[in-house]
Amino acid sequence: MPIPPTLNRRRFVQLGTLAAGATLLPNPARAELAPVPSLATLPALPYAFDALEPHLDARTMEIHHDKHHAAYIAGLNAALTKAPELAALPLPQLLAGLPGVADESLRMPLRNHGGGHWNHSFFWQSLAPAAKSGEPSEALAVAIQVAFGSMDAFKKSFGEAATKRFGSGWAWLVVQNGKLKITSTPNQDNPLMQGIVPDADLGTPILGLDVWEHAYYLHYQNRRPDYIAAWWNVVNWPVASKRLEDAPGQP
Ligand code: MN3
Repeated sequence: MPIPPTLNRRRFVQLGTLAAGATLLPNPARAELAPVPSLATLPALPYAFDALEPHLDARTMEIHHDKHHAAYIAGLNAALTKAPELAALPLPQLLAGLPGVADESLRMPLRNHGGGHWNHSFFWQSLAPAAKSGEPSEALAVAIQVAFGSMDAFKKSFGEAATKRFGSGWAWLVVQNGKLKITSTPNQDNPLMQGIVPDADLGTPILGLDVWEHAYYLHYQNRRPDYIAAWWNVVNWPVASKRLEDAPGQP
């Protein structure tokens, strides 16, 4: 697996001692005293809201993180509260096991909000202030050369995938069977979702670009290609390189 987003799970424990309280309460209330599952919390950004200026503006970063990402976490936690047995799973494992969730009224929020939480956690870690964005490792540079011919050709193909994603979704660089590949998913789907996204789009994510309008509209309005071009300035290449290094099947 790549570096998993920090889940920052926290176990909520009811106040007071369960045994003492339970004896005083009728059955339904006693059931509510059972510990509820570990829930996800919003990971802090690893830089200030304005650290990615002028490429990604502070207001967009603040709303994107504090409102949009927070809403995915709220939605995920609402679903996990109904399925405590799933809350024990690491999020990537939960996402990879979605087809096994028979109840669609549970599967859909886990897919949309669990995907949203994972994707955004991954996205924040994929970024760095332009002055600190670094360079791809030699292994990543060679893998890009092998797969796409050159860094410029890679950026062009990735940009096309991000531009052509109709409506909301993500463009991804993944490693699949030891080879780099560009894919794209709708909504909050991602390349971890076996049995949900086509096999061709699965893999270990190395980079992901959010092309929902909420990621760029305040600053770039309808100019998604300008947002994509600017995004390259704040890609955290050391993080991307480490993900490749840690991916299954890498030498
Ligand atoms: Mn987003």
